[in-house]
Amino acid sequence: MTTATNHTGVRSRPPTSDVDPFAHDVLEDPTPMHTALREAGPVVHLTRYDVYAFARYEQVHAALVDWQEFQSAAGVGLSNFRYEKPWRPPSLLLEADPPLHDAPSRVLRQVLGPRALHRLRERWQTDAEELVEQVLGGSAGPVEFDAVPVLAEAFPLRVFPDAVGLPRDGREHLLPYGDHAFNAFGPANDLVAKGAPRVAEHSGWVNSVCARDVLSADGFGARIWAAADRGDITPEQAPLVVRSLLTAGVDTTVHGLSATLYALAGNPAQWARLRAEPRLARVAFDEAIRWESPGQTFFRTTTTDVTVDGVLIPGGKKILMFLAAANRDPRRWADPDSFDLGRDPSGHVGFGMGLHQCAGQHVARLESEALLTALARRVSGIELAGPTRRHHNNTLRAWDSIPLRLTR
Ligand code: 4IA
Repeated sequence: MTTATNHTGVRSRPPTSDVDPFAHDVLEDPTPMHTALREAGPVVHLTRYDVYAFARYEQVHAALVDWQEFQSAAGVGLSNFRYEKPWRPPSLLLEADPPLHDAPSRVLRQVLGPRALHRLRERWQTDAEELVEQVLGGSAGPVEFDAVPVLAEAFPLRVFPDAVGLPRDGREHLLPYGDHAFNAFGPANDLVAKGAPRVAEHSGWVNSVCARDVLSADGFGARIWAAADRGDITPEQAPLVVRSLLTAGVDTTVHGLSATLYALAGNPAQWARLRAEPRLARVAFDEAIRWESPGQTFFRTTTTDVTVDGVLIPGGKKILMFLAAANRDPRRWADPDSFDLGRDPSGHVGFGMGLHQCAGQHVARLESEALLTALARRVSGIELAGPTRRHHNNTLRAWDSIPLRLTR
């Protein structure tokens, strides 16, 4: 890493903290902890879990692009796959490194790339317009509703499972499956226990729809299987690549859209800007991803002793990377806490960075662009209509409820 030694070149002990990043009070409002960890130093030892925390942009970015020293194959959650059996067979994308990661990654990036998405754009635009019309209803007056189920969940669930080619029956498993998967990256706390009784049921359905004969002929799923026919991946790998779509592609976009709507409702000047220039929909979404970081944290595991800013981290240790803290690091971003369509949010680490950077980001952007454009064309005012409620998850910055008032 570029930050291997401090200015003296002397190895020092890192500051320590006994904070629990997965405690409910922190999940409710993680920002004070992010600030404290970022200011404590470039590396902080979290004594409760014996892991090392990076909360500054420079160190998070450097670790994300250095897959040789900061591996994913030992799991990107707290649990180390060398010592603990994972709750499901590891992902070929998320929980693998080169060379095993290469072929599945190439296939998925092709299936979800900008060229493959071209044919979906018009359909998704129409779907978004229909949904927004339905929500606004016939009357000219303002409408009040909960934006989490009615927009942020409804839109991805309307377009994404069809695009994958999933059967209609059982789609209600998608959100709870994802919620559990993202909890499972954290410690075995009450959030994991709460999901545990139904994991087998959700997993059973998810695994069953990764099979070729269940998927429609023209979706992302079928394209992954076609890659297996060409020999780009093996037939054993295909269902696991499909599973990655279903794990990573639903809750993330739901909470990304929620974050965007919440940000716009709370910043009327930015909403006015988006209305005046609907092309800003893409910037609005990426800025919301930077500002909120729906994927808050991921772990890496050191493959060898590494020295980061003068701190020796032994091999085999878990590193907790605070993407959300990096995305608001004042060392990298001017006025980091403001949601501002005038800034260039590119370079944020909300989609990760490097080899593992989100393969579905173009899909997420297309979904958000369709929905935000449909809203910007029809809605003059968007405001909060009541108290919001967070949904606690060990990895996701999530929402249960965002009451909105929209004026046509
Ligand atoms: C997978 C990082 C997050 C969005 C993610 C979760 C699961 C998987 C990939 C990415 O199962 O491959």
